[in-house]
Amino acid sequence: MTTTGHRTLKQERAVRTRKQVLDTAAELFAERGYAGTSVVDIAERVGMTKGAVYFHFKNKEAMAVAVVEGNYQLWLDILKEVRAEGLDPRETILQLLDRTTEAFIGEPMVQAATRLQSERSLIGAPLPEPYVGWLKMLTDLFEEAGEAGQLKEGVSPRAAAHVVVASFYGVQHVSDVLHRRADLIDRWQELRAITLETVLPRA
Ligand code: LUB
Repeated sequence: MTTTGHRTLKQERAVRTRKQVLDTAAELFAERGYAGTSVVDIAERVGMTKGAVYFHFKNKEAMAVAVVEGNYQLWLDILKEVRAEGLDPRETILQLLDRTTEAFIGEPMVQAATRLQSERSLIGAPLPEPYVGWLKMLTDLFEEAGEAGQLKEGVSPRAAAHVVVASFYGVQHVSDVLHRRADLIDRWQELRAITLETVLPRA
């Protein structure tokens, strides 16, 4: 094998290992929170030495930042996937939030990032600013809905985005505290039926 080929394989392995470490950190942050998780816990669960973990991340703060950044990237990836389906703006918003609900239930990275953001004042590194990405994404989508005549008369896209971000956040939080998100699909269906159907009335 050539030296270059060898290096590429090594780099691929490093990328995979880094992802394993990050996924494990996400599981533990989601279960125990930031303060309740140590680098030793992460190393033990992923089956690596502490030194090997530190090769990929400078410290626990860096892992928290990477989990939260990974979570915001996931929302962009989901939006891209939904966009590729070429739905109208109303259906795009509903699909995006359906998939977001599923991610809150099935993705440790999402659960971890949400918990880390609520603990952000106790984390010794600045995390990306919460909510602003979602506010921007939904403001743009509600603007498109408005242009397509799908947004309720008199509702501004920015206001609709604020209402949806705040209520979606609230619904997932209450569901997490009371039922570890076991009822989140039902709670989202209610929010969808009561709020989304009002701002985006069916034609
Ligand atoms: C989302 C969380 C948890 C908003 O955008 C964010 O920062 C979010 C944590 O900060 O949910 C969901 C619409």
